[in-house]
Amino acid sequence: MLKAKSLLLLVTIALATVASYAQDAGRKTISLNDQWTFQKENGPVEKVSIPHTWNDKDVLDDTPGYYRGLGIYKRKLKLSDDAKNKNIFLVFNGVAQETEVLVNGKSAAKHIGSYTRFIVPITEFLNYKDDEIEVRANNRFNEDIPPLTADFTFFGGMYRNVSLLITNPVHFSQSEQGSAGVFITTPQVSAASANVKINSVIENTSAQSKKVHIVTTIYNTNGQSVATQTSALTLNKGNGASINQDIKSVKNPELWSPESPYLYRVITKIIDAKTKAVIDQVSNPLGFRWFKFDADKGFFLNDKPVKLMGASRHQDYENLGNATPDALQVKDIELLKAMGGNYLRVAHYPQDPLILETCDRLGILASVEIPVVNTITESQAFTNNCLNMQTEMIRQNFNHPSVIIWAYMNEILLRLKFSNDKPRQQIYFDHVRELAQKLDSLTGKLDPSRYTLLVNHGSWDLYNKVGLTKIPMIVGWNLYSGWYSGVPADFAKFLDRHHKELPNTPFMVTEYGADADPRIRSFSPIRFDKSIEYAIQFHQVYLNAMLSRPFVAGGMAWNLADFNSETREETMPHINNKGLLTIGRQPKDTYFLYQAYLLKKPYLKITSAQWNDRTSVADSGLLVSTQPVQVATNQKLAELFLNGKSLGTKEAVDHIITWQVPFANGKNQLSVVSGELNDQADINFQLQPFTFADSQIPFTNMNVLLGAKRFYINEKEHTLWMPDQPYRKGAWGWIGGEPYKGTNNRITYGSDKNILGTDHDPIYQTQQVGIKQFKFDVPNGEYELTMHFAELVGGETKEALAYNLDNNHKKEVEEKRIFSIAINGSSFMENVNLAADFGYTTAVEKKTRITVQNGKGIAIDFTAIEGKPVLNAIQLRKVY
Ligand code: GCB
Repeated sequence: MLKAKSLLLLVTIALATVASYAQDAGRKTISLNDQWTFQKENGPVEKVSIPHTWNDKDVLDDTPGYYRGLGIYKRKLKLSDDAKNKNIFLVFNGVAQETEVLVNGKSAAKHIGSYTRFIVPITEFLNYKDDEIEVRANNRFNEDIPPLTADFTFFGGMYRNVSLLITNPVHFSQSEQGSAGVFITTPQVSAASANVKINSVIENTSAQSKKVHIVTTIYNTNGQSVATQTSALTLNKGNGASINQDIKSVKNPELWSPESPYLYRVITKIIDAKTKAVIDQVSNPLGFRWFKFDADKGFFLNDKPVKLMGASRHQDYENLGNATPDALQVKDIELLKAMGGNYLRVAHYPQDPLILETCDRLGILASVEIPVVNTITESQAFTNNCLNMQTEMIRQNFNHPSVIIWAYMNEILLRLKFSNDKPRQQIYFDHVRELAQKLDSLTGKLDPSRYTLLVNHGSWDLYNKVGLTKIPMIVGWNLYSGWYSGVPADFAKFLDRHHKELPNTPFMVTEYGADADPRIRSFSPIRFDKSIEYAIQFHQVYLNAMLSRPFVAGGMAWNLADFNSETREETMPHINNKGLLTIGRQPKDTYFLYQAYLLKKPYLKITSAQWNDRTSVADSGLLVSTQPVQVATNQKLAELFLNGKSLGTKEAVDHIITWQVPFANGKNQLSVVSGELNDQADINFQLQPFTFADSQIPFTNMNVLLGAKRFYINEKEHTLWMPDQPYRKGAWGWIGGEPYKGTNNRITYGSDKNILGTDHDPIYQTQQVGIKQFKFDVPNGEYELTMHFAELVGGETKEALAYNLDNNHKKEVEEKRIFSIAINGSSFMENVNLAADFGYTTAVEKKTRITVQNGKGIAIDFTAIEGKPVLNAIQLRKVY
């Protein structure tokens, strides 16, 4: 007994020693996220904590644009006496986008760019009494700072963690572009042995020269040292040094891979040669892996072929803008891993340090890029900013084993300048090419161990003509056949074309995707309807094409999650809906499809289970409504049961099995079985009577979208909307007219304009044009009727949908429309002019009560005074 106790004591002492030793690493880092005040220029002062953005709300309102200007953050800094004689730094992980840091009113540093870390030495400005930090951040448009335009929101603010770093006068350099000051490479790795090179940059800001030892130790995951090296050097006063250490032959290294992301730790210390005290210490991850891209065979990791499959990611989150807390950042990478992904395209800019740390830990390979998107400015300042960002990105993320690629341009020929002046345009092209070449050469110089990547959109001829496919080591293509243009089947043709015409250039599909609004469903999915069902079909075609072609090194879905893009309108204004997850990170059916394609373990999931509240009209003469249900799986066969009764065993086609399910009113229990696997879903069904006379299906309420084949689920208000139908005797429907088809030859589904005054734009974006009557042959009773209108033609409009994401609205040709509405013969609204009375693209809701008598039902008549009457949606509720 006694023995055990003293053993415990010994262990405790050992732990205590380790702990105090760790604290005595010479440096201290303390979060400075709390206690800030914030104000917009001339705005009121408020208390905030970091991460913070000033655009979280104004990017979502109906007014175009968002605050792009100055924001001022202030905070007191209380330093204890032991901070004197130390070096004090502020570490900013990301501030958007032009920043000046002042200490006690004096400018300490400036930084350009929203997406990289910067470290500000502030020792010389401190009084150690009542120090004040002021951060002036500005997210105004600046033609010399990328990104200039892009399909994402340029949130302003101090939106990533801020901390205080206190070091001794001798320390690992804090002036190496925000990096750790220690750079690790593995020039040779095999399963038998590996070499590790460590370059440490050290500073001595003291007034004495100092003899130090640099001790680098590699630890395995058990905390055991597997190799160590010590170098002695004398640091002259006020001087720095860069030293290289070469650890030869780490024997039988555990390799890093997506299946087994084994991470070593490299701890580098500066030790006082005389006192043996630790003056400074940093820790870095180390993964042993080697890789190559092959134009015929794709990508190889540790000599094994690996298809790089995954997604791109933006850094913002539902209602938070870019001020995303740490836990949610980590969660994204966990979701990517759980999807079966092995690759993350960190797009379109470097992200929070946690992202690559989590990729290292979970075994996700990655590329990172700077935000040079759509277009460039032909100025020296723009070029310099690009080169600086590329340098910061590479230096700051140098030690992550997950990173295999540095990228530097995205769709740079999308926004073409000088289209009416060909000679001038040629000069512009030359500048773009020169900039690409400079960025590529710089990347090769800063890090020859990784690949370079330049990402193009699908204009094959243009990128080849300008010469951009010849510069990077890997070409990236963002392909949207079947979305912005063409049909999904064109995608495979493009892949084959690259392989044939650029046979020596490895490539990846760096983007592909289709908008999927989680609230929209359809049984006749078509392009631009934003239905989940269209997206499923689209991704199946793309996944099949990429997975069956070894020369395609990889494919990254656009995007892991929906994200903010202020200039977008469509069904969910200001949001890009191409995510496999919603902006609040709920999985869409497409996410389940990816699991079925990519996961190696057996997988079975009722995808349509997400759509667990449904409504539709009963099949003629029956007490059920038959609708398809989809299951995603990597098994060959599965059997579906409805309330315990088998609906048959079916074979998966492209990882999806579809059954026609006869849903009854109320709860329907679905279960699917394949071998040991099973999944369940309860679907709540509101059956609508085929005819109102059908006493077995009592009518309570219905919500109908006109001119639409889609279903819309308003989850907030629990309202289910269904497609319209032409009038049928004894039932309901429209008489006369046709669905709205868009204007100016723009290919859209209904209208793609932001409907003002509602969060439920899809209710208003389709309509029946030229409608004469809408009838409900309901029995006698008391009813509430609601009609919804919006004028879709006229007002401001965008030129074209495809990729057109700027605020370049144009006046649209107007269509005069005046009509009157009567209900059961009595006038309801006279001379309605939606545009003049309510404004263009504005939600108008008109509700009334109707007493149905004498078996007449409800007939709503639309009479044209000028132009064609319209109706966008209609609701009927039986009161009693
Ligand atoms: C692209 C862009 C990306 C957009 C995406 C889209 O090609 O690279 O920034 O968000 O298309 O959804 O249109």
